[in-house]
Amino acid sequence: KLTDKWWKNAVIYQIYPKSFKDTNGDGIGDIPGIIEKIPYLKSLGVDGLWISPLYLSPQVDNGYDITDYRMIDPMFGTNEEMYALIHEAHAAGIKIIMDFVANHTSDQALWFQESRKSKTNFFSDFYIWKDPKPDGSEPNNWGSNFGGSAWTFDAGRQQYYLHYYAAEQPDLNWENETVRQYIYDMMRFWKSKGVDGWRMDVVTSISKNLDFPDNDRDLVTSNQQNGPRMHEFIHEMNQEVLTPCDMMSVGESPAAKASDAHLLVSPEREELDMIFTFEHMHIDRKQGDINGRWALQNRDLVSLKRILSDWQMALRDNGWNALYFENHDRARVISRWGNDTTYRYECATAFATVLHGLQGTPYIYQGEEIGMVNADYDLSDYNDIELHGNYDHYVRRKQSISHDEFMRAAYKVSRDHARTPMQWSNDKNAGFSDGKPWLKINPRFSEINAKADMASERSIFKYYQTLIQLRKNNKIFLEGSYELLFPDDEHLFIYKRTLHGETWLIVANLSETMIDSPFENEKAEMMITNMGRRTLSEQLRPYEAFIARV
Ligand code: TEU
Ligand code: CA
Repeated sequence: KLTDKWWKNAVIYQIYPKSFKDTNGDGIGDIPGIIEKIPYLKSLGVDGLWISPLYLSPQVDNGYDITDYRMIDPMFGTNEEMYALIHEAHAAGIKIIMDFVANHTSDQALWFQESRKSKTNFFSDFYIWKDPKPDGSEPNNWGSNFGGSAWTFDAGRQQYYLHYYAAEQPDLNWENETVRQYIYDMMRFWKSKGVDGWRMDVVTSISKNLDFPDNDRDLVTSNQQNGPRMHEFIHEMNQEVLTPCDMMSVGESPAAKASDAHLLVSPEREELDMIFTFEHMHIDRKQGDINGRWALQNRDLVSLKRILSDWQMALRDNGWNALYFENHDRARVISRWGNDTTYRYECATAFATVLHGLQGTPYIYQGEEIGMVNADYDLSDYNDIELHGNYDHYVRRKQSISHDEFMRAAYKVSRDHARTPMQWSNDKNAGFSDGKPWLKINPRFSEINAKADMASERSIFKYYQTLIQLRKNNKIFLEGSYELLFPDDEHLFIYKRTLHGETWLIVANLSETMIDSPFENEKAEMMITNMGRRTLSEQLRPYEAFIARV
């Protein structure tokens, strides 16, 4: 049944707590700040919050390096404040999804501190340790996502440990059953505090290829996904925790394809409820380029449509889609795939229309609902370890990309564009904090902020409100079939949803040119439109979008 799961009808909002709302003037967003904004979130109409990590952490990777999974970092507040947030959110009818980072911990975690002490203690096998090659070098040529080798030598144990991300983020050894049981216990702990579900950080990396084969190319990350026991571990976690505790799950799955996604999300497999695909995020990346995610090309709309459509079809009767354009790892979609100067309102609403018209659970990333854009930063303004690690790797050491080219790519896709503090108003520090923000505020905040947006006749926030209510009130979004129209058109994204003989069209011109409408003057009722459109047949203006019942 489609209606038996709350998350199928839900719209989820992601909060990056460090940048959401600061209440004590230390320049860092905090839990009281989230509580303060519950009415804002409620009025937007969202049903759940996914909150990026708030646990005790040295913040090498902004909280994705966790020291203690059961303790809230004092920079965000106390455990009691977190429990209060869960309570207040529930009182407002909003669910809480926490971030589950169990591929790795911080190197400051007690487990790792003990593990590195010797080869024979209780924690020795909590992480992945390997002897050096006879010449003392790394066990193989695997690379870290943040640049350099995925192995770091530990002088105490005289061994290397594995880290797919920073050296300060050692990978856990899921082969060890005690590790798995400890993780399940941590999940039950948060269930007991009222948490409703989990977003699972790189959950498809938890099983390693224990042969540790070299990659064909040095220091790339091609080894990291879908290891041999991945499905087994995820199924076990489902049976131990997710199903008995009735917790929703959305896993991050960088390598999943539409064709194999069902292996993770088909209900009878009892693994996960949803996964975040990366496929559509790569429509502006040169595939196979040595500069990885910094090798960009123009976005390819035909591919975007094909990929999203493939996922719609593949999971229609065999799982459920998680729909997103932005998150804390992704740049602002208006700046990345649209035009954030001339057509900011139009792009924000057009991309929203296209995404929310699909079948699945939409995720809104903080600031997306007011049309926040990328920040024009110098190298030193960026904070992200991924950006600086990759700059060292590609620009300084390999010299495979020039400084200027790298900076151009960073302006398009750096993770920091999503992490700049939320712009609430045109007051000092965009109303985010009374103190100096931990990351530079986007210079365009006096023009782009929640207060100005809501006062505007062309409010992106209000458009989202309408869109969310439209979904809630019309089952066609939940259940209707999907068909892509004009798949090869390079400007228009048009699809139809059909239920019980009724058809709705979701239409967007994702280009900067006027386009003739492909529709004759057939009768249609406009359900939502970003430019006050009345008929199907008039020309489509740049980034015009609407949903119509025909
Ligand atoms: O990201 C995992 C991941 O796949 C990233 O390497 C992603 O490809 C990259 O950030 C895109 O630029 C998750 C978290 O979402 C991210 O914030 C963490 O840094 C990472 O895991 C390690 O925990
Ligand atoms: Ca604070």
